[in-house]
Amino acid sequence: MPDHLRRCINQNPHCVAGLLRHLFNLQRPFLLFTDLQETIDDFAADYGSDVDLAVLQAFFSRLQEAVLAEPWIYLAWRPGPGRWTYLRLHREQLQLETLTPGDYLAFKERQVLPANDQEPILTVDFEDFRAAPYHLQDEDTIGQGLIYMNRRLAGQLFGNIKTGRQSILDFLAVHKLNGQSLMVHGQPPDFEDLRQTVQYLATLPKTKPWMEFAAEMTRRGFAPGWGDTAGRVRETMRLLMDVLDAPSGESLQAFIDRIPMISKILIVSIHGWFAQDKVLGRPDTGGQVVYILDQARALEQEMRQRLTRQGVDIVPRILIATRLIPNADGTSCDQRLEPVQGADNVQILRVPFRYPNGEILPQWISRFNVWPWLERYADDLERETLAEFGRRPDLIIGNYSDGNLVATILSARLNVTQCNIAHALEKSKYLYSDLYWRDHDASHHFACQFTADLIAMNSSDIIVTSTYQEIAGNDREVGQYEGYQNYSLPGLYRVENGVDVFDTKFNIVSPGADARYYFPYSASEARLRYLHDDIDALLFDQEPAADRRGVLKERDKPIIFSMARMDHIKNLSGLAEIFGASQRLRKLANLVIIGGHIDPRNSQDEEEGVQIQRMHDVMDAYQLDGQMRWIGTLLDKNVAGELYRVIGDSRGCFVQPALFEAFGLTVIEAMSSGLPVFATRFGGPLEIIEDGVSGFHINPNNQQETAEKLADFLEAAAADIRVWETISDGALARVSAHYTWSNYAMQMMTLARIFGFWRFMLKTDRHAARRYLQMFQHLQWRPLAHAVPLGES
Ligand code: UDP
Ligand code: LCN
Repeated sequence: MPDHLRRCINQNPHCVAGLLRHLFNLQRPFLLFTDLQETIDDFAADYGSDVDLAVLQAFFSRLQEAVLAEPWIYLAWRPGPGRWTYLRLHREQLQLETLTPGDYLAFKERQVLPANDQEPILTVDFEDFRAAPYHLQDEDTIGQGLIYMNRRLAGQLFGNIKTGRQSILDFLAVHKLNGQSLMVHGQPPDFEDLRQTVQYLATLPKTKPWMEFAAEMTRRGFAPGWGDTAGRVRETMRLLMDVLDAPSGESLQAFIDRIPMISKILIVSIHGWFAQDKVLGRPDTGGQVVYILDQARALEQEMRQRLTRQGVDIVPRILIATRLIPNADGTSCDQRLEPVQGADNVQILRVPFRYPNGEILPQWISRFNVWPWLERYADDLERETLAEFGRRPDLIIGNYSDGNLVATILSARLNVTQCNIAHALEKSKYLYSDLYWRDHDASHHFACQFTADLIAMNSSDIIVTSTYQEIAGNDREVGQYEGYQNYSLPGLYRVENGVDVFDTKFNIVSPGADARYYFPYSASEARLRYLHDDIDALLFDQEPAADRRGVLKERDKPIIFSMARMDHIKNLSGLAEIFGASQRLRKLANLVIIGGHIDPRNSQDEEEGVQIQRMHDVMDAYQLDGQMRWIGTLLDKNVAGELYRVIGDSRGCFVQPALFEAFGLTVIEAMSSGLPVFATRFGGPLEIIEDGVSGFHINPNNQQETAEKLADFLEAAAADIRVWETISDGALARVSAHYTWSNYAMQMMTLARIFGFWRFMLKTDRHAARRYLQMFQHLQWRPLAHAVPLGES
């Protein structure tokens, strides 16, 4: 309970009553964070300075939401990420009471449900399934679950040092990869065996290859997996001796991280279009595809290196499962198996959606409509994966709500470690998509999606995110996962403790940009000069073409550039408006936008169609045809990469104007090219960029402020090029320190091993949780999924 608020009510009831009057006068049932900030600011301006007011302001600065219905105001107070207190205050009596999340949600539900539809509803609560070692205490450690979980479980395991030691040795004795026994043949070694073997290894040259002393090691009871050379084997054995002698989380992690445990990964990313060419920029097909292809390449390389270094002769393999789309529209989405370029043993495995009678669904369907197809898909995918791998995978990585649900089904059936990646959680993208779920149900089926999310989040062993804010937000904004903590789908069910953002399963592992395509504009020798004529034509050609609108009359100006799918949320037309409305900006720069199609008839997607029309309207309204170029073409990665650099040559910048962006790969691509980036402050970019150091944050809802920020920078850069260069250098430094695929793969492999190890060691006693989730899936999710019409595209 925020005591300062109670004190303030007692000491200065008039001030509080005045504020309440202000709030009720707005006559809105729900007030969100920004509404509340505005209200308190307005009130403060009228009221003048006062100690009590300052207390109220401090309270409001953490007030996330208010629900108003005379005479009550219900408050959701969030003193920090993942920490919520629910309160209510009576308008007249000014009595403040603490509430349970359930009471708060019930009140909220009452505001949206008709009076005759207030039946009791199901409450879903996962609190009792969470064990203490998996819960972090400090919000600064959210997203670093691995370290803490490992430390605690190691402490627990070695609480009895004798049995702890024995269980590690027993683990080694049964450990297999790809059907092959590793580390130990048969009987587990004891400390003395290890000591003597380490002494023996010290007599060998460090670089002596494993094969040359394998026979002796076999005689001593050791199998491959310790290292590729005598030096490496000795090092690994010493790590184990360390664990046995003086166990700690750190020593255990260092040792487990060496054990070869992963050689086959199944990545599930279902909705499509998933391919390597001609797919990016289509509705639903953006960063997730880029991310997964880069991820798979990086993971394969990391697995190969690790297996080789441990002296294990197993060829790693990755399958990326997606859906097969017979009407493939010139893409390869109708091929069952497609090798991934730039990798040795990574393939895209496509499995079709089938009707109950076995017939295949021929056309692409939106990600919002995939639900009724998924259970059958999971069955088919299981069969095909086992056939391709010849055995079960060592790790399953789900992507997005649909992939995560299928990963859940397969991980449970095959008993494999499950990792989830969201890419985007629609719940935070669409305001009130939970509360008013019925209004969106016909078009978006959010109830079904959020139910799937909840099941998958609670089933997974690991949840990988790209940023901290994705999990737990910041002081002002609620994290994307945090949004699943307490919420209601009125009339359907209510969720308490849906997720725990302090759960150690959350781990931040940020992606990068493929360095083959996205490298600095200043790397002269690597530049793709053969593309320059084409890019010049793309930007400046004056001939009319079906895929572009507008010509840049003054070609010497710097270019403000943006590229994205043409969704409402990406707000590309908003950027055109910001540019169009600012005379200052129009004097300083040209605008180039890549996205969608120029001709709305070429779009099959309703939302994209609306955005295309809006872009035309903005260009007409502001007469932008001489200062703005809109290109509705899908570019090859080579061309896109070189285009970013050409914009760099013009000393231009990249703008990411999304109303919300979960992470934002284009931000990373542009920064890797050395472009100053102005990106939305709503979502991932807020964390990627340090404002004024490695780029800038913008609030796309405040068009004038955004225009001024851009214009100030371009003006300063025109006067002194060092201004531009400083931000460009800052961007490059930021991505190379935090956003690279090699780092990503290293961290992912460590996560997979440590979580896999504990899953095995503890034979996870999550039976009760599994049953609860299974019941929820069968009784709640399935009817929702079956209510989505099969014919919908
Ligand atoms: N992209 C592209 N052409 C387009 C639009 C997007 O190649 O017309 C690529 C872009 O380079 C980036 C990805 O698609 O790699 C978009 O990822 P981001 O994370 O920015 O957004 P998402 O589309 O996933 O929401
Ligand atoms: C989906 C999104 O919307 C982006 O914000 C991410 O960058 C992308 O996936 C990759 O994770």
